[in-house]
Amino acid sequence: MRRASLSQFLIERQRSGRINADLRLLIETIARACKAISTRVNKGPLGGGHGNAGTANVQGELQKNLDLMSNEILLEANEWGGNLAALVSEEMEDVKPTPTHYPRGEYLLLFDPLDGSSNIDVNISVGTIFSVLRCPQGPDGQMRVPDEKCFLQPGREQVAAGFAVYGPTTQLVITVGDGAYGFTLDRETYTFVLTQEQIRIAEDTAEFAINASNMRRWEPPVKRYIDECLAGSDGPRGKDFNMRWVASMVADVFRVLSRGGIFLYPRDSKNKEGRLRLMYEANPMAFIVEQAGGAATDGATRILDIQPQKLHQRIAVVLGSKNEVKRVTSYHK
Ligand code: AFP
Repeated sequence: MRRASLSQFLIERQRSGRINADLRLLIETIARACKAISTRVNKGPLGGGHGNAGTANVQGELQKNLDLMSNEILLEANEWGGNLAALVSEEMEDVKPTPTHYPRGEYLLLFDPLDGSSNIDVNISVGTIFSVLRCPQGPDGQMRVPDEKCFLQPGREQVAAGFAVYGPTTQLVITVGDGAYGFTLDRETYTFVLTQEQIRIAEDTAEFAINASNMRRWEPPVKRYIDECLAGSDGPRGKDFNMRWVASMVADVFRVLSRGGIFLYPRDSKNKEGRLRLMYEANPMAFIVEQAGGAATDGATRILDIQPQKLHQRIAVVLGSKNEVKRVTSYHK
């Protein structure tokens, strides 16, 4: 059976009017950058990506060489295409407008170039997460000069989102608002091939993902939910649960998309706002999870409805199988 390529998938959506040529080019450019990052990741210590760069990012987190390499790959790939007004990266404090010697487009790109950095040196899956918004127009109908305020749009305004997982295979999951689709990198032809059509997350699950070492810090609703999962068939849930925690959001979310589950990174007494970033982790993943029939909240509020206040703000995340997310929400009420 011949499988569609990413290019064919995007051309079909351009032909149907779902996306325009600029958005198609943007997604293809990001996919190409993800292939280059995948090659670097797969070289491991032989590619110079391991180890610390000796610098810290805006979050004050130590940057790995591969964080900086991945960021550079995405910056270079996206500066000359003419479809971006500006971009934001987890690894850079400020908005980066498209250089004036290149044409500016209507889209805003946000990304975490390498999610799961703590897993790089120990050969556990890492990934790239991206989100696409439209650049607001000024009163004269012209595009505004892209500044932080242009980016502070709720996640429901996203026109596209996706993530790559650099694991045993390299996977790319994307949505342009008409479902969530999974592509596998065919290393012989070096093309992304459609392998998960219209992903659907099971509405129920018996698998949860959380960093249990934070248990003493959780708020009561989260503590109650996890305790009930741990009580299993002897407790109120009447069934046993399994637990997974990769500590790379891309890997945990890919598993939830593929076989159901609930992923939680809640607020706690240490991470008072939560740990994950709203603009380029929670929002794109929430868009994809909802497109796959799942749900995504901060524990109580739909993530895609949250009005951002700061570019790099953190947020609590509860996402995955709809009925489990609903249960956590009911415990927060
Ligand atoms: P790093 O990129 O700093 O490793 O953080 C990864 C992440 O943002 C997300 O991908 C994981 O789900 C989460 O943090 C893991 O956090 P813990 O290390 O506290 O479990």
